[in-house]
Amino acid sequence: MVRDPTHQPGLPADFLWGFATAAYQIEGGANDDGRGPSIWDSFCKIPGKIADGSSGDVACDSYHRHTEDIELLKKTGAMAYRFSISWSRVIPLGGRNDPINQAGIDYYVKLVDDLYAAGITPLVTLFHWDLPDELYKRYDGFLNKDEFVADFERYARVVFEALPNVKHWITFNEPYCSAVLGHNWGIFAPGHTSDRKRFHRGDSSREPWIVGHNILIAHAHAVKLYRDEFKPKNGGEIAITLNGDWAEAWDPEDPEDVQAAQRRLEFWMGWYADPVYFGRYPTSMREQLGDRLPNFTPEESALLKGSNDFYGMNHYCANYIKHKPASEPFDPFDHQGHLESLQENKAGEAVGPKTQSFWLQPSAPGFRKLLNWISERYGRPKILVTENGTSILGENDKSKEEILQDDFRVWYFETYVEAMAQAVAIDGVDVRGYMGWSLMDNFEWAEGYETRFGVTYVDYKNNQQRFPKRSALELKNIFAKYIGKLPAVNGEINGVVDAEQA
Ligand code: GBH
Repeated sequence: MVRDPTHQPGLPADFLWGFATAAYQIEGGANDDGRGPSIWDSFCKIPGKIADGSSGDVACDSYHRHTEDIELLKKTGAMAYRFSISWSRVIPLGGRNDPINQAGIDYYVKLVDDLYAAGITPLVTLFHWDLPDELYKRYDGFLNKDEFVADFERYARVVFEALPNVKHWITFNEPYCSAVLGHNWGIFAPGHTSDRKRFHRGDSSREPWIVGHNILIAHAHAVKLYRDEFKPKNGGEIAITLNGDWAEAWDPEDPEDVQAAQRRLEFWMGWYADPVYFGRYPTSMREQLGDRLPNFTPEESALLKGSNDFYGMNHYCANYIKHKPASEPFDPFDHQGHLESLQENKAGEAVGPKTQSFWLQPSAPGFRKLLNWISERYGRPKILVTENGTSILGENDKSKEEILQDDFRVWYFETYVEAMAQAVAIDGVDVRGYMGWSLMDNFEWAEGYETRFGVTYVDYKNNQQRFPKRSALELKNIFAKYIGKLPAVNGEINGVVDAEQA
């Protein structure tokens, strides 16, 4: 479905772009105004879990500086801002019968109001990994389906009620990470793993699949709640955001590598997107995992099917995929589909340049390919790119002047936005918006503050001062090359929809 007959990259006139952040990574104010601890507050206290021994206690101090953040957004020309809500700031203990913290709600109400006043559209993520610690202590958090689903639904209700003007909702950010990094490798909170040297509890062969399953069901319940009780009066759209990097065959001549690359896409995205679009798990996962992969009841499956108003896509890089021999037994801890994920292909070529993140070597053509894969598999859904960005090798060791001249990040955005504009105009993929990760340097989870993803330099040693890097100001120019090359689509993702239109 070519939208530009001249085969030039382009984006619709009403394309929405901006930047993203997440609560625990930027807010700080960990003990302010009644916020309760999350599993990340606890995880950071365990020696050895965070590279630089840091935490999100202060982070970028955005809890006290949202006005500065909005000024920053205005400087960049951003049209939208994606942020997440800290569940334990709103309901400190987290549970459905636990008290609400009005001060926490007030913070987000003001943030949303001030964003609109500045002409910036808010996109709100309900959950970006920071589960209230009390829910983990009470019932093991994600592992307890009935409790977790009911508590998440009540939390979602409280937030939907408080923020009626928000029209773009994301239920969960990257459930893959809560499941695999949090319950298989144990490098993210709550740290569960079968590796007893790393943590005293966990079952890497089963827990990730239970966690993913329960998050999916919680997502489906929140979507139903929104559609039944809030969408009719507020308009607006809701979806889940999935991480996914492109998978290219290590040896394109080897059909087994080609199949393995496809399997890897199914194990990363299909794990969540197949239930959301089709109401069931991918066949490849069922074959490998058997009854370790939970089953949906018919009601759950029906609730999940069609539970995305758009596809929320986080995307960073690509990998080369090499199959493991079929004769080799499945590793019970494997979560990728019986294969090796590499950063070089058979010819010894690197997938892309190295960055500060061991897992991230950029390759923009992979973005175009993955957009096409999602579009084809799920019936050309509207796609909202909710994160895309890069760290830079050694950035943290450079002088402030050098950091501000982040040409590598500008190159990354240039090539990735172009690849997206090709997918839209030439391949006919329906992308409606794009959020760069991230508005500012922030707490990069297990890597602490050593890895920077921001388009804004945050000087942690000098009172969290913010200085826009070159990339902060360039993204606007990059988008100017493409936006308007295609006519507006007037979709609900762009701008504010009112109840009549919804
Ligand atoms: C995003 O995740 C997060 O949403 C965001 O909070 C974070 O700051 C940003 O990335 C930068 O890291 O499984 O071998 O690939 C990105 C997706 C998926 C990247 C899991 C790291 C772990 C290593 N993440 N991945 S691997």
